[in-house]
Amino acid sequence: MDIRTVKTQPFDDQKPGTSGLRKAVPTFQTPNYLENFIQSIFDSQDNYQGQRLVLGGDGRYYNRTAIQTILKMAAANGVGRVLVGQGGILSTPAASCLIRKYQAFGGIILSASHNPGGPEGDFGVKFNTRNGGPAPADVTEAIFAKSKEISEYKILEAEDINLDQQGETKLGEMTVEVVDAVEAYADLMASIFDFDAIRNLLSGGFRMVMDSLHAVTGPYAKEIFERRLKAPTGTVQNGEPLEDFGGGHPDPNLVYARELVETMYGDNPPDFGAASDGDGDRNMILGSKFFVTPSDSLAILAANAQLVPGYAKGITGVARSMPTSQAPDRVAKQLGINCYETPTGWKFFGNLLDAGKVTLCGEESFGTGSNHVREKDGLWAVLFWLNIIAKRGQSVEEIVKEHWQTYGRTYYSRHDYEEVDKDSANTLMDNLRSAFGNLPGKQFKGYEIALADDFSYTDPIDGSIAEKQGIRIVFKDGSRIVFRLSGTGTHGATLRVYLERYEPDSSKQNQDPQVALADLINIAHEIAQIKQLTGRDEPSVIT
Ligand code: G16
Repeated sequence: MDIRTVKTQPFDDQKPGTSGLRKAVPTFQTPNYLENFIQSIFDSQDNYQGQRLVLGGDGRYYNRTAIQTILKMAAANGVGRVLVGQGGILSTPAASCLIRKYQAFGGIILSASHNPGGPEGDFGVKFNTRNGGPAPADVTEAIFAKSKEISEYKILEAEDINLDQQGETKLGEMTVEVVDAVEAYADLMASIFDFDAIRNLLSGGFRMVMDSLHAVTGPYAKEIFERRLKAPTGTVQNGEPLEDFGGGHPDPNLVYARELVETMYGDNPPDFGAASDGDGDRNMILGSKFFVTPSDSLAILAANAQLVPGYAKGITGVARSMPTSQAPDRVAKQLGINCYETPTGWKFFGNLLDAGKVTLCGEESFGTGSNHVREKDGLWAVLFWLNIIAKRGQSVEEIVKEHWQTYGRTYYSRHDYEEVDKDSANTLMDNLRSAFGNLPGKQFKGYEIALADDFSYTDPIDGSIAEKQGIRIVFKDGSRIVFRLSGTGTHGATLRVYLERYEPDSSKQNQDPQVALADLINIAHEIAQIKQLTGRDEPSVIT
């Protein structure tokens, strides 16, 4: 066995962001860049020698190359066995499922999520720990610390292995097992949801479209919807994972999932439409000419969880990220369970899920999930909705509107200002922080500010503290404006402005959210001086 030790120099930009290390493909192609980060992952871990590792990615450009490198590095670093998805494919939730099922010490998932792919697009590396979830802050900090002092990495001299053929191969002393990427995950879904009820729905004239946006969920969606649930062939559109996602932006929102949106808002639309993102953890839910806000989706899943066999015994609690609307809080209150408010980033849900404090979690950024894995899960959310529809016999719009009548409607929108100048974005945030002291008590268009702060979170399980997690302006009536800089962008800075207002009166629940939130939008501009500091009149994406 020929293990090579290669001398290297540290890179100073390998700090993982909200969800792993994301950079443009050419950055990852810089000699030693990927290798340094992978070696830093191994160097930050204890006692993994001889154990299992899960490996796969969303199929984007550079996925296969990176997998071959990581396999040889894993062999050189003493990993016992690597389970790799066939063709190098594993959705993020499927990887989480495999880590848990096979008690791996962790998983390396290759994805830049919803960011575009291709030779000039983005690539990313995420490390998940034993519980199947994204590495928590102490682990990502340890990886970053190793990346700053690395001086060599280890790699096995060997031929590439065939990723397309299921079965076992030896790479030095390590075993590589190419596994079916879909089966274990599809079995898990079948164990949670009422597949008979969904099959009846889909064979009874109900029409659905699942848009995989040429990203990772295609094979999963075809197996689950078309084979197991007998939906007609063609129900899954754009179901072939492509290295550049067909030139698209694999982000399931109203802007980037344009083809689906045109179908769902066109003539004679299907009853149900859904999309997922690059690595399959995000979801968007649409009814005929109707969009479900992700925050509402979490609230509705929580309110209807008893209709799903896997949650029929009840849910222990829910959690949402801070900028997610307070719609789930109102459901939790009615159910008599806790609703936890965490910083943005799925990793913050891990401890709550492991401790059994919550069953369902969600984020405004089109992420919803539960304790079945430790990642958000796009197809799981789609199945949850289908299960509810099958049991209630109502349309998506009827279910949502009935929910608003019961709990009130939380008008919600997120405005993104993408690729703005980093320094200007930091100045905007710093200016807001300096204004905290003066803001409470001030009136803007009839809204009085009750609280202005920078969100800080103390994990109730391990006591770890996360500070500076987003600026909250909370008004006396409970309305909120939140300002955050994204931790997932790769060009300049992305300013996110989250807006929310509660409307209990059912006669006023049918406005366009941009109209219902117009005053708050103007207040956000006034307080943060968005135009003056970023030069932008309008957001680049509104969700
Ligand atoms: C990631 C994280 C999510 C987060 C989202 C947006 O999602 O896993 O927890 O809400 O990014 O983060 P930011 O606002 O910092 O850009 P994904 O789907 O990209 O992995």
